[in-house]
Parts: sequence; structure tokens; C-alpha cells
Amino acid sequence: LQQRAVVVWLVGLSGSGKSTIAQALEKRLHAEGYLTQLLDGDNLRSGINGDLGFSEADRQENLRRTAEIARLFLHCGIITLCSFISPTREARQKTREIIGEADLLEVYVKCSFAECARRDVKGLYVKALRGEIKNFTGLDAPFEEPEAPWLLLDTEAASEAQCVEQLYQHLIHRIHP
Ligand code: GGZ
Repeated sequence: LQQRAVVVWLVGLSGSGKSTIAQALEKRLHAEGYLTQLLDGDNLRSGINGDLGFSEADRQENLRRTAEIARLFLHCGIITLCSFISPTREARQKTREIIGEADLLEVYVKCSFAECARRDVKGLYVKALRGEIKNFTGLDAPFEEPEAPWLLLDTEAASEAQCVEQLYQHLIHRIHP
């Protein structure tokens, strides 16, 4: 199978919808015969990045290692989907340098802090607002919005299915220009 690989990097707050969108996109790409790999903050942090927490430095290291791993998959010709908060401009810039500007598609999964806190899928926001989680993104740790993402998906304005469809269409046009 001849395919042009890319890294799709989803940026956004916890609970914004990154992983859900990435999983649905992966399922669709698989069904069409594409080789994919999904790297997710949630699962990498239980394994290879299990030694890292949520300080600024640990997040940078989390993203640096992930970018190095993504680069390996990219060079195998695999469409690599990365789902990480990726909260700072600096960390995202380093990621871009590791993977290479031309092969990194940054997708901003936009959702306000208030809406993420309202959804609170994992109950983390309630804990963070009670002060039980320190360095929580958007509360007492920074989230710098991507200024010029390749694609912006607003999960407050559009449904999950619409966001997946939009991302899929953009990606396919990118792979087969
Ligand atoms: C933000 C946290 C925190 C703190 C635990 N701040 O929605 P989730 O639960 O499943 O995904 C979040 C995940 C964030 O990991 P990342 O590797 O994506 O973060 S980063 O890119 O900043 O390195 C959230 C959970 O971990 N979580 N504590 N303090 N999110």
C-alpha cells in the first residue's frame, strides 16, 4: 500500500473531544485500508511516559518523546494521530521541529474551559476546581491557544460526527492532492 504519511496532532483542553475524534478518525481510516497509529496522552502516560507528571517540564518531555515516537511511525509510512493537550506554544514548536513542518498537521480541537468543565467526562474538573488536582490545564496551568492551526474544529459549535467528517476530508485531500 503506497500512502503519503503525515502526523495529525490534536491540541486542546482535557475533555475537548480530541481523543474521541482521533479514535473515530482512526476507525474510518482503518476501514479504508490506511495504516494508522494513535498516540494518546492517556495511554502513553501509563507506559513509556509513566515517569512524568504535569509540571511544565514534564509536559514538555511528554510531548518531546511523543514527537520522537510519532516521527518513527511517520517514517514507516504510517498516518500517526497524536492526541495531547499540548498546552504551550514552546512545546508545540519543539514538536514541529522534531517531526518537520511539512509533515505535521496541527488540529486545534476548540472547546471553552467552561464547556469542558460542564461536560466533565472523567470528573477531573470538579476535583481541580476543589483544589484536589494541582497544575490543571486552564485553571492553574496555562493553555495557550494555537494561533494558526492547520485546521480548527469547534466541538461546541459542531457535532462529533461533523468534526470527524471535516477532519477526514481535509486529511484525504492532503494525502491525495
Ligand atoms: C491536565 C490532566 C491533569 C492536569 C491529569 N492537567 O482528559 P484526559 O485527562 O483523559 O486527558 C488529560 C491528560 C492530559 O495528558 P496530556 O499528555 O495530553 O497532557 S500534556 O499535553 O499537557 O502533556 C487529563 C489528565 O491527563 N490529567 N492531570 N493536571 N490534564
